[in-house]
Amino acid sequence: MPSQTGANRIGVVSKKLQNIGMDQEAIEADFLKYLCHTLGREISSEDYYLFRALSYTTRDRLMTHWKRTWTAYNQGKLKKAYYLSMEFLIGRSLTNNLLNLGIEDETKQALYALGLDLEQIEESERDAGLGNGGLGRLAACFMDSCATLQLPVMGYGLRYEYGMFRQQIQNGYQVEEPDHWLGFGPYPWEVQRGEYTQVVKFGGQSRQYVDPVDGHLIAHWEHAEVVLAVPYDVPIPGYKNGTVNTLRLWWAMAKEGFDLSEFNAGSYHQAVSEKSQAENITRVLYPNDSSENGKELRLKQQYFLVSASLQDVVQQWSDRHSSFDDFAEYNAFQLNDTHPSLAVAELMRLLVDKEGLDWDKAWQITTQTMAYTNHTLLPEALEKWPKDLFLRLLPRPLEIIYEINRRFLTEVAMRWPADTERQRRMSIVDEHDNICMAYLAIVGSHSVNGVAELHSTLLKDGLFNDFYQLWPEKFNNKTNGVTQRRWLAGCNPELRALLKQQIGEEWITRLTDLKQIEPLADNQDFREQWYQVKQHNKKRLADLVLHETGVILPLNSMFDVQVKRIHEYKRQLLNVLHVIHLYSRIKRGDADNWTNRAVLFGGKAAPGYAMAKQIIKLINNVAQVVNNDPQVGDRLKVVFIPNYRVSAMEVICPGTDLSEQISTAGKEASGTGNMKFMMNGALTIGTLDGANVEILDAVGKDNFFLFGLKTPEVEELRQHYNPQSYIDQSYDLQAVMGLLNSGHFNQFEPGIFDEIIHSIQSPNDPWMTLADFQSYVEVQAQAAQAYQNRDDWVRKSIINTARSGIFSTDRTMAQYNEDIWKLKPIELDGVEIQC
Ligand code: B1N
Repeated sequence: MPSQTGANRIGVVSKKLQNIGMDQEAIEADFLKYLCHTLGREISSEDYYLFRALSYTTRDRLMTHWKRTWTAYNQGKLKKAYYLSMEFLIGRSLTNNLLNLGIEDETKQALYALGLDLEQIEESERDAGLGNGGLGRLAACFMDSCATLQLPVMGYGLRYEYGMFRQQIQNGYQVEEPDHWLGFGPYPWEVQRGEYTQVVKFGGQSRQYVDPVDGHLIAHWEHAEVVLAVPYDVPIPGYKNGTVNTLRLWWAMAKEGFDLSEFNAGSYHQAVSEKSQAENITRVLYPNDSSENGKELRLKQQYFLVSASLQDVVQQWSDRHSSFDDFAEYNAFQLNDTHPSLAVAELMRLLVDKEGLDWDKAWQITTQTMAYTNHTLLPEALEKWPKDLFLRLLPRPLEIIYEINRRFLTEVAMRWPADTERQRRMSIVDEHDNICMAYLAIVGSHSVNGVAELHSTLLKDGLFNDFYQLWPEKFNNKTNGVTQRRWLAGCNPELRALLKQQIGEEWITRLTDLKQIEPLADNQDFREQWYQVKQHNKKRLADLVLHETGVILPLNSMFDVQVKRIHEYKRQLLNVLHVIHLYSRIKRGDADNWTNRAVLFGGKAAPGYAMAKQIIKLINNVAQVVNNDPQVGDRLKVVFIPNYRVSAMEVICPGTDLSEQISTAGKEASGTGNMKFMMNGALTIGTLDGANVEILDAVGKDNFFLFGLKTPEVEELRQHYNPQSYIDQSYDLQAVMGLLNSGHFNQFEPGIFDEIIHSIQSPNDPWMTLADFQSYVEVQAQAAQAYQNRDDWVRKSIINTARSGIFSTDRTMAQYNEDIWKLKPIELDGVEIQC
């Protein structure tokens, strides 16, 4: 048989591959092929099958780009970064992939020719809800931006079988339903890559042996239970640039057969149960946002992610290189909060135990490759794991952590001799024998960043001050962002069209271009068009609300929106107090010159967070009373949108007039919803917290409704906080508390809000809700007034969008790259692929 040379074969194959058409006809043909031949369905089948056929059609068009990108990464020497995260909150992918491939119009037309509607089909995609909130969605936005900037960045995460729970509201209460997102047919965007399976160890013991050859001590991690980590890759296309990066999600699988063969027939059940235990590791996402519940399984998840990912990277390195000397020059790891901070210990383990490097060399490599991002100052979110749990699950990593700590404390002692109090404060292992993961991350990294200017400053001055004194050069800020591909171009097609008419579409990859629309704020015609777009989007949002809650929102009312996780520090309660205040004004006839308002809430409470669940119930009860009072009518509507998620936000943020960002100053690390709203032309009412500070800087005081105490004032007030004094001074607040106390919103459910009422009146209320009530109410009144002047409001709305350019994750990623990773964009020209 004459055989072609490798090179020839590649040439022939790539020529054939290039025939995958991006035109309407080819898309239509492939769509029909998948629908009829692969899925065995027809045009009249349920939307779900149409979605699947279309997603396969789209995925095909990503494949050669994906291969080429992957090949480019593995050719030659190229520095790569790895984003390690327990959460990637992807949401839907079809719209985004079509957008980034640049085939939306062709696809729309192909479907249209078949009598089908793309928008309707897109609605059939389930959200991939592999995250809790801001932190997870940020990771997904980062992936999109890295691909668009052509940065060689790979995401590593977990493929949870159950994502974020689905929230139902029953009798006003949150009820959680499992989100078995993989249980309804395959996830069309993933490709299993069994050939990259890794083995992860748990339990057993660590033993030290003397090497008979050179007398060195060698550690063995023995008698461990092993779990397989099987990777599933998700393509991450850049915007029209031929780059498709990879998000690799690990799935836990029991090592088939290993115990079945050892056990006799009588232990069959035990064997199967052990298998299912191993597979529990990636069963479910922990639904806690900004707090840690310290469960054993969570620690297992963290180590599973870290160990599988680092072995993957280290193995790929050692397959191609004979030494680790320049490993740090070609690899960077970014830790998304402390959740993957075990990476510090695991990389040491792999380098020392497996690759045989000496400690100092391994430590140098580790600290040069690791970088840590902190996302919260809340003490309850700072991870600490009991030593005993560590010893049982991860004996060898624990030894390594102790050695890291021993050496580190020596360094502290050299710098501050005799300051034992400082050594105690800074120790990775605290006085109760807990491992402090944040300290491990700081000690093991060359970069530590916060996620907004204020937050990064507070890290240096407060939480991590001891470490800042030791290593000021490690600390830096990287203000968060959001990707405008999803959060403007994708979710707001009407605004996109209007922008295109005026300034083209360069902003899709250079968001600061939006400033070109600012002069148009003075153009009456443009303002009218802007207003029409907003009204259109409000209609879309009102339809969603009607569908989900049965409440009709008048389109002439100001859409006032607070959607985010339910947490006391985010102060949904302050918003509710304001709603009750408005209701009370209407009831007492103080409603002259009124601005109609629809107040929308949405967000999930952690299942174990009783107070957050009470807050949801209160919102729903207040809504019930307000919406059914004929005296209130259109002047005030209140709704709680159930099951807030990425795809809901894609409808909510374009239809919002007023964005509520009202956390207690100093508590919200950044916020990213605030940026999505601003980009889509909402005005913000907010405190000086997180990235609100930078939003205010960008838009100026005239285009932002600022209220409330500042961080130092909050801290000062804490010493002598007296909530009763605010009630005594404010008639408005007395009226609100009067309604609450009288049981007006819980007439047939006596006492259910006692805890809430008590918490905001307590001198120990950490969130100091009542302290900000009066200034909030005043600024809300200004917002209502401003809304009545349509010209003025629309002008401010345009300015908000125009100045949102810096809040693109393209900017954020460019800064991570510039300051921390130092990667070169990849070069795809001339990269040949094999098939
Ligand atoms: O991370 C976001 C920020 O914009 C938010 O301000 C911040 O609250 C959020 C434990 C967290 N911080 N910490 C978490 C999530 C899950 C978990 O198990 C903590 N999430 C944030 C992006 O920077």
